[in-house]
Amino acid sequence: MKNEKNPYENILTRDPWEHFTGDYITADTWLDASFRRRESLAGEWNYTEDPYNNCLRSGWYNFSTSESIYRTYRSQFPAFGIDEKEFTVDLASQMDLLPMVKQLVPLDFDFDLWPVMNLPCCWNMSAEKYFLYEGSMVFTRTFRHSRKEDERAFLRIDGANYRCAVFLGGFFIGSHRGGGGDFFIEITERLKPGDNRIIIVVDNTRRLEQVPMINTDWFNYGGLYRGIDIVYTPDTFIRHFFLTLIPDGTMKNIRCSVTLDRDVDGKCLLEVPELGEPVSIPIRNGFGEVFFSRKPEPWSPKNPKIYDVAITFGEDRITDRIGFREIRVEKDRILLNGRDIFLKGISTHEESVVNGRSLSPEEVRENLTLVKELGGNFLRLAHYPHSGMTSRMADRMGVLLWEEIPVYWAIQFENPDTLADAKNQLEELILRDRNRASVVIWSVGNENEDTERRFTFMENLVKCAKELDDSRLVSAACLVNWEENSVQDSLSKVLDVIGINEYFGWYLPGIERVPRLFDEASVLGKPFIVSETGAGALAGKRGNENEFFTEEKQRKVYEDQTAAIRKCPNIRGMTPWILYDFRTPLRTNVFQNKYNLKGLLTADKKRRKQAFYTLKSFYEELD
Ligand code: GCB
Repeated sequence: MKNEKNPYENILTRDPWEHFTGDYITADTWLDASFRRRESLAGEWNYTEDPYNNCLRSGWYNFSTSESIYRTYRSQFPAFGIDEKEFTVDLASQMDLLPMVKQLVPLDFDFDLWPVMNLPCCWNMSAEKYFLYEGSMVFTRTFRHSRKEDERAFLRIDGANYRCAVFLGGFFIGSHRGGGGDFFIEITERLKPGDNRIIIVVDNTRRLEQVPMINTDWFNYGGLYRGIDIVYTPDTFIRHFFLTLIPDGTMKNIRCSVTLDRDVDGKCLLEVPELGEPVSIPIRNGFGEVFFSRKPEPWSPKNPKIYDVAITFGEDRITDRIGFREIRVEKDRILLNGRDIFLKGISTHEESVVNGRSLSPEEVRENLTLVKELGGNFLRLAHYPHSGMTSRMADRMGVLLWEEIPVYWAIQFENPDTLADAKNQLEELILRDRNRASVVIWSVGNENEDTERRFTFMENLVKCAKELDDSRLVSAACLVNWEENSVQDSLSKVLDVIGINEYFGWYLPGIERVPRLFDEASVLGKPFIVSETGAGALAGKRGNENEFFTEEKQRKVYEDQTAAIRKCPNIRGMTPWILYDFRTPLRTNVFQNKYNLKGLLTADKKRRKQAFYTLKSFYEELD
C-alpha cells in the first residue's frame, strides 16, 4: 500500500493475488512433523468473508503490528506531533499504533471485532450462510509461542482449500495452492516475544486452470480444515526419510534414505529395535541412503504389524511406526508379500454430513471399520489427498489404500503451470505417506480425455511418482470406450495397474456387455481393477429392479456386476462407487437433493442399503 502517493492506489490493482502467487510453497520444503514438538493454533480465530479480496488488495496485513503500521504510515505520524526523524522503528514498536492510525484513516476491517470461527473446520459447515460460499475468507488471531533459543520454527498448515496466502507480524511469508496437502513455512526469524498476529487468506474459488478444475461431482468445501501448528526442530534436522522393503520378492532387502535440511556430511543412525542392531547411514551433502537385510514380519490386512522406528542425526531424533510389506505386479497379477491378492475394496470421499471435509478421528475410524465389515481389505481414497490421519489409522487397522490426486475430468493438460500444480500435489502426498504400509497404489487421475496432451501430462506424473517411490504401484481410473466396449486408454501403457470406471446397468444399458469388456481389458496383460461401478438409490425407496433410485435397482446392479467379476479371473480387485452418499451440486432431482446417492450407506452412515449386503456376501464368498 503506497499511501504516500495515492491513498486509493489499491483500486487500480487488477488482480489482488498477483503479488502472492508467483512463488508458491511446494513439496521442496515439506518436512516430516508427525512426531516433532508442536504447538497447535487450533481454536478461535477471528474471520471475515472477503469475496473481493480487499485484504490482499488494500494490505490489511500491514496493520498487524505497530512495526508494520510504522512501515506503512510513517510519514503521517507528524499529525500526532511526533517528529518524523525521532520516530524510529524501535520507538514505534514500543507504542500501540493501531488506535492512533484508526484516527488517521478509516479502516475497512477490525480484526478483534470480527466474529469468531473455531479452526480447523470447513466454513460451509460453520454457519448456514456460508454453506455455498465460494471465494476468499480472511482468518486471523494472535498467539504466543514457546520457541527455545536454539530451535527453528515452522508453520504447518494442513488442508487449505484451494489456495492461501499467509502473513505473520505484517510480513507476507508464503502462499500455497492445492487443497488436500500439508505445507511448511519457516518462521524462526519472524516469531516475536509476546503476541504474534497471523493472518491467513483462504480462497476456494474454482478455476479452470486448477487441479481439480471447475467441474467436479463433489462439493467444494472451503477453509482451513485440518490443522495449523507450529513445529519445532533443532538447527540441523532430518526433513524426511523413506524406509521400505525393496519389492524384489526376497521380503528381506530394505532401503532407507534420509534427507536433511542442510547440506552437511555425517551419519544418521536408524533404529528398529525389534529388528536387531541399529544401522548407520552415511550422509553426504545432506542426503544418505543405505541398503541392508532383515527379516521383518510382513504387514498385511490380516496382520498389520508395525515397528517402532527412530532415526537420529546429531541432536535430532525422529520416530515413527512403520510396517514392512511388499506390493508388486507380475504379469496381470497383484502380489502382496509374494502372494496373489484380490483387492476387495470400496471408494470413499472424505466427507461427513456434520463436518464436511474436516473428518474427526472417530469418523475416519468408522469408515475403515465399515471396510472391514464389508469383508473388504481395500479403500480407494477418492478423488484428492485425504488426511494423513487416515493412512496412519489404516496402517494400524490393516486396510490397504489407493491414494489419489484430483486430476479429474477436464483438466488443462496443455497448461505447464497446471502440471506443476498437479505434480506438487502428488509430491506432497507421496512424501507424507510413503512410509505407510497401508498405501499400495498412487493414482494419478480419474476419467480424462485420451489425447496426446493428456498422455504427456500423465506420463510426467507417473515418472514423478516412480522417482519419489519405486516401491508402490501407479494407477489411474480410466474411461471405457462404450461403443467399442473396450478399454483403449493409451495411458495404460505407463500404468502398473489399470483402473476401469464402468457404469453398465446404471448410466449405460447393457450389463451383458461387461464380461466382454473385462476380456478385452485382459488383453492388455496388466492387472486391472474395476475402480468404479455402481448405482444410485435413495435409502428406503422401494420398487422394482428396473426403477431408478430404488434400493432394488442398486442391488441388481451390484448383483450383475459381481456376477460378471466372478467369471473373470483376470480382475484383480474392485472399488465400487461408493461407501456412503455424498454432497454434490450436480445432482438436483427430487431423490438426490444435492447428494450423489450411489452410497452403500446413507450420508450419515446410519442406514445400510440392500446393496451393502450384496457386496458383503460377494467379498465373504471370495474368502
Ligand atoms: C464417476 C466419477 C465420480 C462420480 C461417479 C458418478 O465416474 O469418477 O467422481 O461421482 O462417476 O456417480 O457418476
